[in-house]
Amino acid sequence: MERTFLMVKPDGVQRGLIGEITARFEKKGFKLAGAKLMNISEELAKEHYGEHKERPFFGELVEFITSGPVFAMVWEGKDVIATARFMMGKTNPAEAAPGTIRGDYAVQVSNNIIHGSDSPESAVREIGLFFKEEELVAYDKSVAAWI
Ligand code: DGI
Repeated sequence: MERTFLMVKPDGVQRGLIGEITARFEKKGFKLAGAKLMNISEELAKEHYGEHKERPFFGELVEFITSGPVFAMVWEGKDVIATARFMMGKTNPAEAAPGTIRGDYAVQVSNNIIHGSDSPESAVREIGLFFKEEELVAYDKSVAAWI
């Protein structure tokens, strides 16, 4: 089954949105495999956002993601990577459709509430950066056949 890495960013945690965001993925029918509230070190932030290191906003991005705790999660399900991105909405909340997480809860790109892996390769990489294999829980849900 496909897995993705999702993270409520420091703005989402501060604004009390962990429950709202988690509920959307639960209600959709995806399965939570692991979750933790944590602080991101500068080293982990730079590694996680490595693809953006030449961008002018890289320093700001690292500063923001290390500015307070994040809620890191691994979710499982059919096509969960692409579907979660769709549920998150566009990177810039001003362009994110109403009904998406960023469309409903965010205003500006620097504070866009949630991160989600954008490909199978980045999902594997990001899950590995944030979770040890033993922190992920394998279990069955009896409703699976209905989803
Ligand atoms: O995968 P996404 O988070 O949707 O977007 P991304 O991988 O292109 O960019 C990663 C994050 O970097 C994004 O969620 C918010 C931040 N970002 C992107 N463009 C800008 C930006 N931050 C600032 N301050 N300015 C930008 O232009």
